[in-house]
Amino acid sequence: TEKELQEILDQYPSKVQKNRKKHILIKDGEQPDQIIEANTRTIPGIITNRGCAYAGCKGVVLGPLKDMVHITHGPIGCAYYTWGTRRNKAKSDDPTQNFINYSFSTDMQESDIVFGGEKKLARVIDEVVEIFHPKAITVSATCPVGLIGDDLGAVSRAAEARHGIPVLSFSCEGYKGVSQSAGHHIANNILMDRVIGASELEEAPGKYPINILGEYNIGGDSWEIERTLKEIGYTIVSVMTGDGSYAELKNAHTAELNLVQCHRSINYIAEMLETKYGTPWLKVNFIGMNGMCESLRNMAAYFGDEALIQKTEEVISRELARIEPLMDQYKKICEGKTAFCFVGGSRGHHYQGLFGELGIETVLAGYEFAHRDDYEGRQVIPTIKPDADSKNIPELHVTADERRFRLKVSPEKMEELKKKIPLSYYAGMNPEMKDGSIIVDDLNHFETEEFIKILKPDIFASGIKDKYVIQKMGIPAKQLHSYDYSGPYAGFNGAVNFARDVSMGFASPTWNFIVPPWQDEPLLSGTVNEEGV
Ligand code: CFM
Ligand code: HCA
Repeated sequence: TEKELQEILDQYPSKVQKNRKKHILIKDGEQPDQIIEANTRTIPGIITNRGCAYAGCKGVVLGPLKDMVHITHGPIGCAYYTWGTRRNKAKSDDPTQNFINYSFSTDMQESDIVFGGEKKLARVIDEVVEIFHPKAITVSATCPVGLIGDDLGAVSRAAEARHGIPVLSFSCEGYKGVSQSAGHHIANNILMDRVIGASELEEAPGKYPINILGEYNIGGDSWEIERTLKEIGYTIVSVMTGDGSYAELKNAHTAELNLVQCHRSINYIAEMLETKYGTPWLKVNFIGMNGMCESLRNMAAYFGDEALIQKTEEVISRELARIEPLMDQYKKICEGKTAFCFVGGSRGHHYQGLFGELGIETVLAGYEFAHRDDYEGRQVIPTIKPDADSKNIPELHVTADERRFRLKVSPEKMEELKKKIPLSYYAGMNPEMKDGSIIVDDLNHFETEEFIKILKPDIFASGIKDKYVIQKMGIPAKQLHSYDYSGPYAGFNGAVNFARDVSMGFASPTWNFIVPPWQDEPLLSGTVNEEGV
């Protein structure tokens, strides 16, 4: 209730309280335009789950591109902690061009910080070319590199001239934005500018050519989605960027439709592709049986081909007949339970449908670093005021490609389709949440504990940073970033894997042996006042 929420907020010093209040909502359908503040700085001292711009650029968007070597210019920690932890999988027909299991870093030392790291970076690029012969290289900046002023652009351009392959530099110093989100945007811009459309291919090599944007093949998600899409008859030109490649990305301009799974990380490229090549984008959600079926039907409706529509229905009926009995088994264990679902920028929303299919109600959800449109819908974008932090990220202004721009669908047909399917649109998370449920932006450690005490969820879906604290409270925690080393969770088979893993969480007797701290004697008690004493 509002009263309980106020009691939580009352424990904060007044400035912090004023700030955090704007990031928390109790869903109320009577107020259709509930505003939530998002994509603003975390207050220093608060224990947040957020990451940095480098994580969003190198870790999220670039990292999965398997035939490029991704060099981290910085001290070793940045490269080390983004080495394999995200579980973006990749395989390649040419094993010499799959660098996914490596981690490349300039390993800057104190002397490089003092005297500059440009020479060392140039040497690392030369060494990489000599040993690995990649098709292209990326260089990502970390915080200290920006602070000492190494010119990544100049080093990269000189290396391009020496080696004759693209060497792309990314000014994604961790502090470039308030979270990973800044890094997504920086990566999107340069991939659009330098990679997408860089091939001479004029036509895609098959029927119904599509790109899949915002799908990173975590735990093999993309492979499971592609299994179904290929069976229906789609030609997948490129995936951005799960199990993706420089070689594929160059041809992305030849698709007839762009699918957008994670809008947060890649809506920039989706929009730019529409402007530059005339290719519309469709919001999809391949998580859960309903999400999967609806997305497949919307895709078929876009192409409007009878044979495709029929094949789509055939595959859907067969897959549902196969997995529904399995899901029903697990539903017996899950029915009636409640969940918290707090993930980065789109999964906090996408997984609610799958929880619902198992009879689990999401009572609290939120995103680490999403923007207001991810909560409230794309229509609010014009009302979002840019602040100093968002102005820090360069906007790339693309225009129609004179030679290659081709409207894939007539404006009249587009209008007609937009009434039926989410073309160039997403409605965000809030409209789908039940009245009375809690929506929290950039949830922190303190609020996590407080909300758990009040709502006592049966499962908490989040990430590695809060997982163990939650488990120590006697509550099963499910990582929806790395999937706790399981997966895939997307697509039809993914739904079954998820149902199995969540059911195992509930069925485990472990939780009965843990006493939550608040049922025990308090170790410490007191309050924090304005002066912090
Ligand atoms: Fe998109 Fe992602 Fe997510 Fe994301 Fe991430 Fe991720 Fe995520 Mo971790 S791109 S916003 S920056 S769906 S790495 S695969 S799980 S926070 S909810
Ligand atoms: C990142 C990557 C991350 C972290 C996951 C987590 C991922 O934000 O840099 O905190 O559990 O999915 O690997 O989001």
